Amino acid sequence: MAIIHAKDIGIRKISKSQLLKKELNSKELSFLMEAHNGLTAKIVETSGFKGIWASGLSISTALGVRDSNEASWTQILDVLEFMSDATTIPILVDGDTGYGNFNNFRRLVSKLCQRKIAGVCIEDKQYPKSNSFVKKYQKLADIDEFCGKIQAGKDMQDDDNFSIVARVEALIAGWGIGEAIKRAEAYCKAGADAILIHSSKDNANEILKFKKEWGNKSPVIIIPTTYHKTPTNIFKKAGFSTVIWANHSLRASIKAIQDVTNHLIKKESIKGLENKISSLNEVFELAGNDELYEAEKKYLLEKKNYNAIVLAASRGHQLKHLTKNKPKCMLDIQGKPLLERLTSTLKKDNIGKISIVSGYKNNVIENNNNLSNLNIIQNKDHAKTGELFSLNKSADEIKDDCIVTYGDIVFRKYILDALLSTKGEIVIVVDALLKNKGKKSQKDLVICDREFTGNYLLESKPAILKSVHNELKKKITGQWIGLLKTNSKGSKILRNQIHALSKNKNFKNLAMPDLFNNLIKNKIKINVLYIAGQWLDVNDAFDLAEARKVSWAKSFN
Ligand code: SPV
Ligand code: MG
Repeated sequence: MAIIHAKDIGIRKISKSQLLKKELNSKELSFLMEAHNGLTAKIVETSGFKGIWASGLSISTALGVRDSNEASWTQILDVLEFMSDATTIPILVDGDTGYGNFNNFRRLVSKLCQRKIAGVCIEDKQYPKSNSFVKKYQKLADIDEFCGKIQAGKDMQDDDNFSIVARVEALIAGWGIGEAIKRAEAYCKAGADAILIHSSKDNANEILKFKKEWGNKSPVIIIPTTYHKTPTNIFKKAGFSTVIWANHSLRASIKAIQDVTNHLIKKESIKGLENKISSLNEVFELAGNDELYEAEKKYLLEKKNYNAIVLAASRGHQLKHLTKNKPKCMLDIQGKPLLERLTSTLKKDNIGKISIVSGYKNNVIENNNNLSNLNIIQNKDHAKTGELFSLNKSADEIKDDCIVTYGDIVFRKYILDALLSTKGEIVIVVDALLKNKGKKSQKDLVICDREFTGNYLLESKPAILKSVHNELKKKITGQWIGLLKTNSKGSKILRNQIHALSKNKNFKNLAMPDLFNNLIKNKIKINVLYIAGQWLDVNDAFDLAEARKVSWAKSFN
């Protein structure tokens, strides 16, 4: 069940108090089911009951105190607020004796109306009350004093449809039907909307007698706790307004909790009781989690949860003996492997699930405590295959919003921030400053539809990728740094393109530029986010020496 919004109740155009009034006055027998907190109130509503009895006995017991006004009225009010917020059906509150005199009671009425409680029932006993079933001798309230209380409550209610039910305890106190009728008459005259006639007998004789004598002067409510054996049909025929199941949620929960705790302390395992307890999904459903997910989608648009795929399968042959025992992504940069620096940058930026495609010396990654909990996917053919083959291994992870990155790069976090906020189905990060300008041949050189302006304000509109090369051509406008982003549509496009390429004979030799060039050939637009430096990759000993420079490494993750 979802959270209850004021507008949802408004749509119904009938208030909770109107609903209760309707139930009290209907010719059919109505039922109120006990609840004592937000959870039980929700359960009562989802079971189909049309109203809730907020029992004083149950709320007190659930709070760990006795039903003797030990919990203060404001503590009870707090519980009622949770119950009312969690439900759309009306609540009739057990207001005990009204928590004092007329003045205390009218303040209670005003606070109940503020919390959209539909009605309150007060009993004609003295404060502090005791439960009707625990003491033989019950001190009844003075009739006039109780009538004044009812009047004060009716005068105070902000909501015209709020009900005040007068509970007659004359039968409980053993004063007889005559006294009960006399009191009921006085209370109705004082403004009570209904009478609750209570009895602690194990048969329904006295309440049936009362009803016969009372006739239809007001709706009459009963609580068949002790005379539960009487068939409900008899109450229907007698013309009662409402039956209250006054304490059955509480009693059911005590038994269920005792059963499971006794089982757990004895068996030290839940085995055998799994089906007797609610599943976590049922818990989340009752809590209304679905509504929160929907609301997050609506109100937290920018907080997307990205997947990330890190391509980290290759050895890095140019690094020779340095990568004899570990892949190049695990080379130490100022006390931390490169891959650890990269993944901690990703973790800082809302990346929900990180998958690493490992290969060469996979065990070095798996044995690293900061990496082993990530989703490690092995490319066992790493020695004979290229980047696309590795990416294809993680094809299932190219979904929703997704980051794909080489495992041997580090970059300042603002680059990732900028990438995440750049719009487009597929966006790649391109460094406009070529690293090794002198070298004729190098990896991932790109030609875009325009050059980097050098002015970040003018860069708000992304450039478009035209092609990717490994040769320094005239029109080269930068170098792909090994970092890209897709949205859910882009992820699908990427997956499909990789799948199509995987049918090629030479698939195992293909690299990321082949993917980009094929996408472009198929008229897929690839957006480019230009940057100027502030990242590094490690391809050879020279790169490694650069990366290990203290000033560099310290300012990265
Ligand atoms: C309650 O539920 O707290 C009641 C009903 O007052 S009874 O306990 O039956 O008196
Ligand atoms: Mg009570």
